[in-house]
Amino acid sequence: MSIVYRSSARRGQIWQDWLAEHAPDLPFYQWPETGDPLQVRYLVTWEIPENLMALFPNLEVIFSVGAGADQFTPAQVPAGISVVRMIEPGLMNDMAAYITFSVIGLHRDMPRYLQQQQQQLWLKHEAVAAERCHVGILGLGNLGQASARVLTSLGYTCSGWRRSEKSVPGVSSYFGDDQLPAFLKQCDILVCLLPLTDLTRGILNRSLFAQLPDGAGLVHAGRGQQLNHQDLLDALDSGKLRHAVIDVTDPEPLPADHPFWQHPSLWLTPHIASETHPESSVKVLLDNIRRHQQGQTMKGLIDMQRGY
Ligand code: NDP
Ligand code: OXD
Repeated sequence: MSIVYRSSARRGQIWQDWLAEHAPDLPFYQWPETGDPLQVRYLVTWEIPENLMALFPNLEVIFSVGAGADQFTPAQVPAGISVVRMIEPGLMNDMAAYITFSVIGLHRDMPRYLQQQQQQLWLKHEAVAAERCHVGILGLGNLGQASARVLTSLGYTCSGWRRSEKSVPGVSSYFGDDQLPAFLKQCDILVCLLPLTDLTRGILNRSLFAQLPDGAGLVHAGRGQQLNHQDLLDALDSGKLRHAVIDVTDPEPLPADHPFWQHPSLWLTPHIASETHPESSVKVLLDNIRRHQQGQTMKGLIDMQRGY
Protein backbone atom coordinates (compact mmCIF):
# COMPACT_ATOMS: atom_id res chain seq x y z
CA MET A 1 0.00 0.00 0.00
CA SER A 2 1.69 3.25 -1.08
CA ILE A 3 1.22 7.00 -1.61
CA VAL A 4 2.08 8.96 -4.75
CA TYR A 5 2.54 12.71 -4.33
CA ARG A 6 2.31 15.09 -7.27
CA SER A 7 2.90 18.66 -6.14
CA SER A 8 5.60 21.04 -4.90
CA ALA A 9 8.92 19.22 -4.41
CA ARG A 10 9.78 21.16 -1.25
CA ARG A 11 6.61 20.10 0.55
CA GLY A 12 7.01 16.58 -0.87
CA GLN A 13 10.47 16.23 0.66
CA ILE A 14 9.23 17.33 4.09
CA TRP A 15 6.33 14.86 3.87
CA GLN A 16 8.61 12.07 2.67
CA ASP A 17 11.04 12.53 5.58
CA TRP A 18 8.25 12.79 8.16
CA LEU A 19 6.35 9.78 6.86
CA ALA A 20 9.52 7.68 6.68
CA GLU A 21 9.87 8.23 10.43
CA HIS A 22 6.21 8.08 11.52
CA ALA A 23 4.66 5.68 9.00
CA PRO A 24 7.39 3.38 7.63
CA ASP A 25 4.67 0.96 6.49
CA LEU A 26 3.47 3.54 3.92
CA PRO A 27 5.97 3.99 1.07
CA PHE A 28 5.80 7.53 -0.32
CA TYR A 29 6.82 8.42 -3.89
CA GLN A 30 7.22 11.82 -5.48
CA TRP A 31 5.92 11.89 -9.03
CA PRO A 32 7.20 10.83 -11.58
CA GLU A 33 8.44 8.07 -9.22
CA THR A 34 5.54 5.75 -8.40
CA GLY A 35 7.05 2.48 -7.14
CA ASP A 36 4.89 -0.50 -8.07
CA PRO A 37 1.74 1.14 -9.58
CA LEU A 38 -0.39 -1.77 -8.35
CA GLN A 39 0.48 -0.83 -4.76
CA VAL A 40 -0.68 2.79 -5.08
CA ARG A 41 -3.82 3.37 -3.00
CA TYR A 42 -3.44 7.10 -2.30
CA LEU A 43 -2.75 9.95 -4.74
CA VAL A 44 -2.03 13.46 -3.42
CA THR A 45 -2.33 16.04 -6.17
CA TRP A 46 -3.73 19.36 -7.36
CA GLU A 47 -4.67 18.01 -10.79
CA ILE A 48 -5.84 14.57 -11.76
CA PRO A 49 -3.52 12.95 -14.35
CA GLU A 50 -5.01 11.53 -17.52
CA ASN A 51 -5.66 7.78 -17.61
CA LEU A 52 -5.77 7.73 -13.82
CA MET A 53 -7.04 4.18 -13.40
CA ALA A 54 -4.71 2.84 -16.07
CA LEU A 55 -1.82 4.37 -14.12
CA PHE A 56 -3.01 3.21 -10.69
CA PRO A 57 -5.60 0.43 -11.05
CA ASN A 58 -5.96 -0.04 -7.27
CA LEU A 59 -6.28 3.62 -6.31
CA GLU A 60 -8.76 4.29 -3.50
CA VAL A 61 -8.40 7.94 -2.47
CA ILE A 62 -7.45 11.21 -4.18
CA PHE A 63 -6.28 13.91 -1.75
CA SER A 64 -6.31 17.52 -2.89
CA VAL A 65 -3.16 19.31 -1.71
CA GLY A 66 -5.32 22.37 -1.03
CA ALA A 67 -8.48 23.34 0.83
CA GLY A 68 -10.43 23.47 -2.42
CA ALA A 69 -11.28 20.53 -4.64
CA ASP A 70 -13.14 22.43 -7.38
CA GLN A 71 -10.27 21.65 -9.76
CA PHE A 72 -11.53 18.03 -9.85
CA THR A 73 -14.62 17.53 -12.02
CA PRO A 74 -17.00 14.64 -11.29
CA ALA A 75 -16.17 13.20 -14.74
CA GLN A 76 -12.49 12.91 -13.76
CA VAL A 77 -13.19 10.93 -10.60
CA PRO A 78 -13.89 7.25 -11.25
CA ALA A 79 -16.76 5.61 -9.34
CA GLY A 80 -15.71 4.27 -5.97
CA ILE A 81 -12.77 6.68 -5.52
CA SER A 82 -13.03 9.04 -2.55
CA VAL A 83 -11.90 12.66 -2.82
CA VAL A 84 -10.60 14.46 0.25
CA ARG A 85 -9.55 18.09 0.65
CA MET A 86 -7.13 19.63 3.11
CA ILE A 87 -8.41 20.80 6.49
CA GLU A 88 -5.32 21.70 8.47
CA PRO A 89 -4.39 24.32 11.07
CA GLY A 90 -1.68 26.07 9.03
CA LEU A 91 -4.09 26.87 6.21
CA MET A 92 -6.77 28.00 8.63
CA ASN A 93 -4.45 30.30 10.61
CA ASP A 94 -3.02 31.93 7.50
CA MET A 95 -6.46 32.53 6.01
CA ALA A 96 -7.70 34.02 9.28
CA ALA A 97 -4.64 36.32 9.26
CA TYR A 98 -5.21 37.42 5.64
CA ILE A 99 -8.90 38.11 6.22
CA THR A 100 -8.18 39.95 9.47
CA PHE A 101 -5.47 42.07 7.84
CA SER A 102 -7.86 42.97 5.01
CA VAL A 103 -10.82 43.72 7.27
CA ILE A 104 -8.69 45.90 9.55
CA GLY A 105 -7.26 47.66 6.50
CA LEU A 106 -10.73 48.53 5.22
CA HIS A 107 -12.26 49.29 8.60
CA ARG A 108 -9.34 51.57 9.58
CA ASP A 109 -9.44 53.38 6.23
CA MET A 110 -5.94 52.32 5.16
CA PRO A 111 -6.52 52.82 1.39
CA ARG A 112 -7.38 56.47 2.10
CA TYR A 113 -4.40 56.99 4.45
CA LEU A 114 -1.99 55.44 1.93
CA GLN A 115 -3.34 57.81 -0.71
CA GLN A 116 -2.93 60.73 1.68
CA GLN A 117 0.70 59.75 2.21
CA GLN A 118 1.26 60.06 -1.55
CA GLN A 119 -0.22 63.57 -1.30
CA GLN A 120 1.81 64.43 1.83
CA LEU A 121 -1.48 65.10 3.56
CA TRP A 122 -1.69 64.78 7.39
CA LEU A 123 -5.42 64.47 7.98
CA LYS A 124 -7.36 62.35 10.49
CA HIS A 125 -10.81 60.93 9.75
CA GLU A 126 -13.40 59.88 12.28
CA ALA A 127 -12.81 56.30 13.44
CA VAL A 128 -15.65 53.78 13.76
CA ALA A 129 -15.47 51.34 16.70
CA ALA A 130 -14.90 47.70 15.71
CA GLU A 131 -18.22 46.68 17.32
CA ARG A 132 -20.00 49.01 14.92
CA CYS A 133 -18.25 47.51 11.92
CA HIS A 134 -20.32 44.57 10.71
CA VAL A 135 -18.36 41.88 8.88
CA GLY A 136 -20.33 39.29 6.91
CA ILE A 137 -18.66 36.07 5.77
CA LEU A 138 -20.06 34.23 2.76
CA GLY A 139 -19.11 30.63 3.48
CA LEU A 140 -18.99 29.83 7.18
CA GLY A 141 -16.96 26.64 6.82
CA ASN A 142 -13.52 25.86 8.21
CA LEU A 143 -11.80 28.97 6.88
CA GLY A 144 -14.79 31.24 7.46
CA GLN A 145 -15.12 30.11 11.06
CA ALA A 146 -11.37 30.45 11.71
CA SER A 147 -11.55 34.02 10.38
CA ALA A 148 -14.67 34.84 12.39
CA ARG A 149 -12.98 33.65 15.60
CA VAL A 150 -10.13 36.12 15.19
CA LEU A 151 -12.40 38.97 14.07
CA THR A 152 -14.82 38.56 16.97
CA SER A 153 -11.87 38.42 19.39
CA LEU A 154 -10.92 41.89 18.09
CA GLY A 155 -14.44 43.18 18.72
CA TYR A 156 -15.90 43.02 15.20
CA THR A 157 -19.55 42.09 14.86
CA CYS A 158 -19.61 39.03 12.61
CA SER A 159 -22.26 37.17 10.72
CA GLY A 160 -21.97 34.28 8.30
CA TRP A 161 -23.91 32.73 5.45
CA ARG A 162 -23.92 29.00 4.72
CA ARG A 163 -26.17 26.28 3.33
CA SER A 164 -26.87 24.17 6.38
CA GLU A 165 -28.69 25.34 9.49
CA LYS A 166 -25.74 25.07 11.88
CA SER A 167 -24.90 27.94 14.19
CA VAL A 168 -21.49 29.11 15.35
CA PRO A 169 -21.05 30.71 18.81
CA GLY A 170 -20.58 34.48 18.62
CA VAL A 171 -21.55 34.70 14.95
CA SER A 172 -25.07 35.43 13.64
CA SER A 173 -25.77 32.72 11.09
CA TYR A 174 -27.89 32.99 7.96
CA PHE A 175 -28.84 30.02 5.84
CA GLY A 176 -29.64 29.47 2.19
CA ASP A 177 -30.81 31.76 -0.59
CA ASP A 178 -33.90 32.99 1.32
CA GLN A 179 -31.77 34.56 4.04
CA LEU A 180 -29.10 36.02 1.76
CA PRO A 181 -30.75 39.47 1.37
CA ALA A 182 -31.12 39.92 5.15
CA PHE A 183 -27.48 38.88 5.59
CA LEU A 184 -26.17 41.24 2.90
CA LYS A 185 -27.99 44.37 3.94
CA GLN A 186 -26.03 44.68 7.20
CA CYS A 187 -22.51 43.93 5.90
CA ASP A 188 -20.14 46.90 6.12
CA ILE A 189 -17.44 44.53 4.92
CA LEU A 190 -18.29 41.41 2.94
CA VAL A 191 -15.81 38.52 2.92
CA CYS A 192 -16.11 35.70 0.39
CA LEU A 193 -14.78 32.29 1.44
CA LEU A 194 -17.14 30.13 -0.58
CA PRO A 195 -16.04 27.05 -2.51
CA LEU A 196 -16.56 27.19 -6.27
CA THR A 197 -19.67 25.22 -7.26
CA ASP A 198 -22.41 25.62 -9.85
CA LEU A 199 -24.34 27.60 -7.22
CA THR A 200 -21.54 29.99 -6.28
CA ARG A 201 -20.04 30.67 -9.74
CA GLY A 202 -20.62 34.38 -10.48
CA ILE A 203 -22.24 35.04 -7.09
CA LEU A 204 -20.28 38.30 -6.55
CA ASN A 205 -22.17 40.35 -9.10
CA ARG A 206 -24.15 43.56 -9.60
CA SER A 207 -27.31 42.22 -7.99
CA LEU A 208 -25.45 41.07 -4.87
CA PHE A 209 -23.49 44.35 -4.57
CA ALA A 210 -26.77 46.30 -4.85
CA GLN A 211 -27.97 44.62 -1.65
CA LEU A 212 -24.99 45.81 0.41
CA PRO A 213 -24.99 49.12 2.30
CA ASP A 214 -23.57 51.99 0.22
CA GLY A 215 -19.79 52.26 0.61
CA ALA A 216 -19.31 48.65 1.77
CA GLY A 217 -15.94 46.90 1.42
CA LEU A 218 -15.28 43.54 -0.23
CA VAL A 219 -12.63 40.94 0.59
CA HIS A 220 -12.55 38.05 -1.87
CA ALA A 221 -10.40 34.99 -1.17
CA GLY A 222 -12.73 32.24 -2.46
CA ARG A 223 -12.30 31.47 -6.14
CA GLY A 224 -11.83 33.73 -9.16
CA GLN A 225 -14.86 32.51 -11.07
CA GLN A 226 -17.16 33.71 -8.29
CA LEU A 227 -16.49 37.37 -9.15
CA ASN A 228 -17.88 39.33 -12.09
CA HIS A 229 -15.02 41.74 -12.84
CA GLN A 230 -17.03 44.36 -14.72
CA ASP A 231 -19.70 44.44 -12.02
CA LEU A 232 -17.02 45.01 -9.39
CA LEU A 233 -15.42 47.82 -11.41
CA ASP A 234 -18.83 49.47 -11.87
CA ALA A 235 -19.59 49.16 -8.15
CA LEU A 236 -16.20 50.70 -7.23
CA ASP A 237 -16.46 53.50 -9.78
CA SER A 238 -19.97 54.45 -8.68
CA GLY A 239 -18.99 54.40 -4.99
CA LYS A 240 -21.45 51.58 -4.25
CA LEU A 241 -18.39 49.73 -2.97
CA ARG A 242 -15.64 51.75 -1.33
CA HIS A 243 -12.73 49.35 -1.70
CA ALA A 244 -12.02 45.72 -2.60
CA VAL A 245 -9.25 43.33 -1.61
CA ILE A 246 -9.00 40.61 -4.24
CA ASP A 247 -6.82 37.51 -3.83
CA VAL A 248 -8.34 35.29 -6.51
CA THR A 249 -9.20 36.09 -10.13
CA ASP A 250 -10.13 34.36 -13.34
CA PRO A 251 -7.76 33.98 -15.08
CA GLU A 252 -4.76 33.88 -12.77
CA PRO A 253 -2.66 35.86 -13.42
CA LEU A 254 -4.71 38.64 -14.98
CA PRO A 255 -3.56 39.99 -18.36
CA ALA A 256 -1.24 43.01 -18.21
CA ASP A 257 -3.93 45.43 -19.40
CA HIS A 258 -6.58 44.32 -16.91
CA PRO A 259 -8.03 47.32 -15.02
CA PHE A 260 -7.64 45.61 -11.62
CA TRP A 261 -3.85 46.16 -11.73
CA GLN A 262 -4.17 49.94 -11.65
CA HIS A 263 -7.49 50.55 -9.92
CA PRO A 264 -7.06 52.98 -7.00
CA SER A 265 -9.82 51.31 -4.96
CA LEU A 266 -8.55 47.78 -5.26
CA TRP A 267 -5.77 45.83 -3.61
CA LEU A 268 -4.76 42.78 -5.62
CA THR A 269 -2.75 39.85 -4.27
CA PRO A 270 -1.68 36.80 -6.31
CA HIS A 271 -3.66 34.00 -4.63
CA ILE A 272 -1.52 34.04 -1.50
CA ALA A 273 -4.20 34.32 1.18
CA SER A 274 -3.35 30.88 2.47
CA GLU A 275 -1.48 27.75 1.50
CA THR A 276 -1.11 24.25 2.89
CA HIS A 277 1.70 24.13 5.46
CA PRO A 278 4.00 21.14 4.92
CA GLU A 279 4.59 20.37 8.58
CA SER A 280 1.03 20.44 9.88
CA SER A 281 -0.66 18.99 6.78
CA VAL A 282 1.33 15.75 6.69
CA LYS A 283 -0.09 14.84 10.12
CA VAL A 284 -3.59 15.43 8.78
CA LEU A 285 -2.83 13.30 5.72
CA LEU A 286 -1.58 10.42 7.84
CA ASP A 287 -4.54 10.67 10.20
CA ASN A 288 -6.89 10.43 7.22
CA ILE A 289 -5.06 7.46 5.74
CA ARG A 290 -5.25 5.65 9.08
CA ARG A 291 -8.97 6.46 9.25
CA HIS A 292 -9.43 5.07 5.77
CA GLN A 293 -7.50 1.92 6.63
CA GLN A 294 -9.73 1.41 9.69
CA GLY A 295 -12.95 2.03 7.76
CA GLN A 296 -13.63 5.36 9.48
CA THR A 297 -14.85 8.55 7.80
CA MET A 298 -12.01 10.76 6.57
CA LYS A 299 -11.97 14.48 7.45
CA GLY A 300 -12.63 16.75 4.46
CA LEU A 301 -14.41 14.17 2.33
CA ILE A 302 -15.86 15.87 -0.77
CA ASP A 303 -19.38 15.28 -1.98
CA MET A 304 -18.66 15.43 -5.71
CA GLN A 305 -22.32 15.95 -6.62
CA ARG A 306 -22.68 18.89 -4.21
CA GLY A 307 -19.33 20.22 -5.43
CA TYR A 308 -17.52 20.77 -2.11
P1 NDP B 1 -15.68 24.54 3.69
O1 NDP B 1 -16.26 23.49 2.83
O2 NDP B 1 -15.26 24.17 5.07
O3 NDP B 1 -16.69 25.75 3.81
C1 NDP B 1 -17.47 26.17 2.74
C2 NDP B 1 -18.62 27.01 3.28
O4 NDP B 1 -19.38 27.52 2.18
C3 NDP B 1 -19.58 26.17 4.13
O5 NDP B 1 -20.00 26.94 5.23
C4 NDP B 1 -20.76 25.93 3.18
O6 NDP B 1 -22.01 25.78 3.83
C5 NDP B 1 -20.76 27.23 2.39
N1 NDP B 1 -21.43 27.07 1.11
C6 NDP B 1 -21.09 26.30 0.06
N2 NDP B 1 -21.96 26.44 -0.95
C7 NDP B 1 -22.90 27.32 -0.52
C8 NDP B 1 -24.07 27.85 -1.09
N3 NDP B 1 -24.47 27.52 -2.32
N4 NDP B 1 -24.80 28.70 -0.35
C9 NDP B 1 -24.43 29.05 0.90
N5 NDP B 1 -23.31 28.58 1.52
C10 NDP B 1 -22.56 27.72 0.81
O7 NDP B 1 -14.43 25.15 2.89
P2 NDP B 1 -13.19 25.96 3.48
O8 NDP B 1 -13.70 26.95 4.45
O9 NDP B 1 -12.13 25.03 3.91
O10 NDP B 1 -12.65 26.67 2.15
C11 NDP B 1 -13.47 27.57 1.46
C12 NDP B 1 -12.84 27.97 0.14
O11 NDP B 1 -11.77 28.89 0.34
C13 NDP B 1 -12.19 26.86 -0.67
O12 NDP B 1 -13.15 26.06 -1.31
C14 NDP B 1 -11.37 27.67 -1.65
O13 NDP B 1 -12.17 28.02 -2.75
C15 NDP B 1 -11.00 28.93 -0.86
N6 NDP B 1 -9.58 28.97 -0.53
C16 NDP B 1 -8.83 30.02 -0.98
C17 NDP B 1 -7.50 30.11 -0.66
C18 NDP B 1 -6.70 31.31 -1.07
O14 NDP B 1 -5.50 31.31 -0.86
N7 NDP B 1 -7.32 32.32 -1.63
C19 NDP B 1 -6.83 29.08 0.14
C20 NDP B 1 -7.70 28.03 0.57
C21 NDP B 1 -9.02 27.99 0.23
P3 NDP B 1 -22.24 24.56 4.88
O15 NDP B 1 -21.39 24.90 6.08
O16 NDP B 1 -23.68 24.64 5.17
O17 NDP B 1 -21.80 23.31 4.17
C1 OXD C 1 -6.45 26.04 -1.73
C2 OXD C 1 -5.85 27.22 -2.35
O1 OXD C 1 -7.54 25.63 -2.10
O2 OXD C 1 -4.63 27.45 -2.16
O3 OXD C 1 -5.81 25.49 -0.81
O4 OXD C 1 -6.55 28.00 -3.00
